[in-house]
Amino acid sequence: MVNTNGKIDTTDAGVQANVSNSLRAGPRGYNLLEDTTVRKKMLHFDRERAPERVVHALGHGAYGEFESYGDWSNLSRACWMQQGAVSEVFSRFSVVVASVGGSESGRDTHGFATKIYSECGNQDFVGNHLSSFFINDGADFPDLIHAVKFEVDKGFPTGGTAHPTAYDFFDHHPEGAFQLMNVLSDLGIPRDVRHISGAGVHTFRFINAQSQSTLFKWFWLPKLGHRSLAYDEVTKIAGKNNNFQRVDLYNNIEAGNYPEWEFAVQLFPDDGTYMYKGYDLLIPTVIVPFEVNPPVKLGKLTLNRNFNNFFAEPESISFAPSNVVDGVSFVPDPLLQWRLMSYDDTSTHRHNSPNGYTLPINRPVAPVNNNYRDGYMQPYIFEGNSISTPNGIGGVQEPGQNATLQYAQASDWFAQARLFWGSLDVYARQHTVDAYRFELGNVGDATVVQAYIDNTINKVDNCLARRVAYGVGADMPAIGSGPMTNLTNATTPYPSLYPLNPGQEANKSNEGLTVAVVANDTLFTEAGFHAVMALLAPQKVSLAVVAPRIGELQTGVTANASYITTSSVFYDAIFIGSDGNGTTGAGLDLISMGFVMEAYGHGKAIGALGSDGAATLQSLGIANEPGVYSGADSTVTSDVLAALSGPVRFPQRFPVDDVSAICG
Ligand code: HDE
Repeated sequence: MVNTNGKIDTTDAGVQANVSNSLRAGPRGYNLLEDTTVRKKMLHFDRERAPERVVHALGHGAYGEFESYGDWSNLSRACWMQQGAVSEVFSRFSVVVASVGGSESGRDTHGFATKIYSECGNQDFVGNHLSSFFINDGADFPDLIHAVKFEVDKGFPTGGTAHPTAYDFFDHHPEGAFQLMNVLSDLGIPRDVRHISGAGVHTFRFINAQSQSTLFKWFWLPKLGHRSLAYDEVTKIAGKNNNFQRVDLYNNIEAGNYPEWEFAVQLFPDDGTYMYKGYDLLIPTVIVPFEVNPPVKLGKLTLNRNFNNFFAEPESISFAPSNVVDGVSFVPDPLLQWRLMSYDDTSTHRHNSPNGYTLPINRPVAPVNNNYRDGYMQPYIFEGNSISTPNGIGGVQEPGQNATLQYAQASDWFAQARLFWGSLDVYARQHTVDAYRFELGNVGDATVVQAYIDNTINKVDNCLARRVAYGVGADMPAIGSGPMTNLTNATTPYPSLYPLNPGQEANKSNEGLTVAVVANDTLFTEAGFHAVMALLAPQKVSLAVVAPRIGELQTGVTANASYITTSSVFYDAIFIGSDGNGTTGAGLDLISMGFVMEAYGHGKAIGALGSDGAATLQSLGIANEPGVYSGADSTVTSDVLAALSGPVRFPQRFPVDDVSAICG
């Protein structure tokens, strides 16, 4: 770490210099070529970016630690898995499609990459927030990314897949039907990164001290559970604060609300077939449901420290799935195999050097001793002349012999997507139908749209295909021309596929959520403030007091946000203040009503405080709806907090298709 606080400005050569005034030929003269110091300042500025990542460019992260829950030496000899092992980590969260400067809240697959700086070297877990993928062969990856990024002849749309090249790609890659449906469900629009899973997607291999191999798939399971947004909120958040996710993580870490994930693995015997109960472990578009193989929890990740410098830390970190320590290895999955070369290659390109591993954020805590020398920006001066291994003249010595292991298709790509569809309840289905309609409704090429509906969606589920087609003005596939999913949420064999369903994660923690109270010069008294805070604070829920202006109101309460600076989409629930007079909701002007009703439209809990509450709700026309509460301040606050723990949102408020009319 370098701290320049209070130090005298110098050139790179360590000479004290003034670099805030150009050297000019007199007070109104030309700049002089001799001004080498400011020229260097400009030259450095001109080069102070590394190329952004081709994918996952938009990201941020934090430090923390990984703690092993026990002694897992039966599975692996990896040092970070041994009894009591605690290692420092850095995790970077990202989105695939958007570029730097885009919105983090867009519908996308979110990256979740973690580097464990263990005593036996860096162990990287470079995963996504969804357990499956779009393709099975790395050879298709450049095409996938080209297809989902903006159209090359137009330069738009940036940061989204609702366009022809994307759906033409999806049409030709039915193996991605399940993954795309995951992205188009509410899982594709998480609230923030504290409420997402991480998943390795591929199968990997543990090797223990006896050189026995066990296959595994890894997951980070969020202790806070999963939370998502409504799509309309996502589009508004994108316009109002495209850093919503990194702000959430940053502020929560600063507040001491350290997010935690459990490291969980599904274990599979290695009998050489790479098959498990009919599931092909070499195919990353295929998942093994948790009900079929329950994950075992091996440790815990806690993020507890923000970075100091965006460029030097989250931007310069280089992750690579090939960074594994002794005890962790690979399988012949052709997607993984290409990843094993691509990330180091990208790092070499981004840092313009093979020496990127020497940057502070990439440097292992384990010692690095090898014969790699020279190259751009080699920071070390190596002593001695020995440059080869093995050697007899005192250079790097070979390690003891480690055993090396040697490194065997499903084709109904729609079955898993059908199970996923079957695991959604009526509202989650509607959101997913709406997402398909949004995407295909914006594709603008009727042939591509019809092809995707007929070739993929109708093979997943006929009713889904008819609903999507109905909404985008395409031809509805004939009734019965595709399979019909009769599963309901109550009977789905794999509820774990959709953790957002109510009941899946009952009583979630509310830690780090933010609620707003609508206030003005008469609404929301100090007594109300204390009553509400007494219940919010213990649950680590913060309160924004939103009024027409920021500052102290006539009630004595201080407003910290105004309708100009904020928006209902930033809050998890809304309270309406009370003046304690028992009067009606006349105190709400049009703007504050709009604020409340927008939140209502997004399915959020609404609590009208005090003796005015019931009348206020009556005047808004939402008095007897689920998720809407009135009464004594503390009762209303408890009701809202209980709602936030689950069901979280009240999706009954969203319009739902007349399914029997569309599907027969
Ligand atoms: Fe990546 N991927 N990827 N990827 N990926 C990159 O590496 C690549 C894949 C993932 O926060 C790049 O350093 C290929 C699957 C994350 O820095 C690049 C293939 C999964 C991140 C690259 C895949 C991922 C990346 C761009 C198919 C989920 C961000 C910059 C063979 C398991 C890491 C970089 C961070 C980044 C290549 C497929 C996750 C270009 C060739 C599957 C989370 O090297």
